[in-house]
Amino acid sequence: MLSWNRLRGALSRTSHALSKGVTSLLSRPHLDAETLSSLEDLLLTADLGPQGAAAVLSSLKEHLPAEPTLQAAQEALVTAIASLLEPYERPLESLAQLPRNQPVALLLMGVNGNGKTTTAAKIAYFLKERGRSVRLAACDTFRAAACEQLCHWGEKLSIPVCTARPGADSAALAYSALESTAPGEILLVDTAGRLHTRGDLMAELSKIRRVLGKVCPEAPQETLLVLDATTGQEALAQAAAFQQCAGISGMIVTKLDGTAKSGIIVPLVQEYSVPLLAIGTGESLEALSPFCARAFAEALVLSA
Ligand SMILES: Nc1nc2c(ncn2[C@@H]2O[C@H](COP(=O)(O)OP(=O)(O)OP(=O)(O)O)[C@@H](O)[C@H]2O)c(=O)[nH]1
Ligand SMILES: [Mg+2]
Repeated sequence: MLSWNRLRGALSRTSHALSKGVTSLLSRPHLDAETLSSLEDLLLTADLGPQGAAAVLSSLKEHLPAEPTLQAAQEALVTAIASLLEPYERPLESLAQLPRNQPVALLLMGVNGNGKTTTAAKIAYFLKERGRSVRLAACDTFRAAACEQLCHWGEKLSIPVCTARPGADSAALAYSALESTAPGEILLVDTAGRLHTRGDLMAELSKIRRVLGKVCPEAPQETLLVLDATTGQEALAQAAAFQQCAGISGMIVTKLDGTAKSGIIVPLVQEYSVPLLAIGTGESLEALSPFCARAFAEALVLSA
């Protein structure tokens, strides 16, 4: 898990953009309507979206003391953001608690380049550290390089990778990979990137889902959507399409280290009521942080 300082460092692009403005606005002696409207603009710049920004402001007004010091006003803003996100916190640790009496499949899906393969490796590392037996399935059979990328992670982590030749049926590979997964073992199914607007590719994802269920009726026990925070509001449309096609049991938002718009997390969880398990904050295996609403809100609002 990332320490407070490392999390703040990872979110520094957003917090640099937000915390300075917030500090200067909240330092004003009277938090009048004009000040609150400027604060709303700042929240919109960080991609909280109109509903998210309005919800934060209304919660802030509730939590603000009559004549707040800067510190009290900042604290109220942290509480306002955190309280919106808290209902959607889901411990990453819950993945390590997945059943031990059946083969477990964890399906990773998302648009091209969102970070699925890297996230599969990070989760494999996380689960392995917690004593779970893990294997990977390279169900992105479109590109030979995709298989190589996953095999590279498999080697690094010393875990088996189920592969097929390029162009092979990805659902058939998912089926045989889960068949070779022992009860209690966790199979991370990496899939090809697919544009949420392509009906044929989305149908293929439904097929992968279906065949996993033929091996074990409960599988896939998790259907995780990987979203890239740098795509901003576009992530909202992606979540809607994947929710409709495959259902989402949890989200992972990557590349928060590369954007000034980390606030996108607020409308994402609010609109789809899907829990957030973790955030990606870099390219290394360790750069996956369990999502903690309060730590996230603090990292955004409080200046370094
Ligand atoms: N900075 C940063 N880079 C990331 C993060 N997660 C993934 N990346 C990088 O993003 C790029 C794409 O990641 P992949 O894991 O290959 O993405 P993918 O969704 O599997 O891509 P396709 O298989 O092509 O659809 C790689 O260069 C990763 O190292 C993150 O949290 N932060
Ligand atoms: Mg990939």
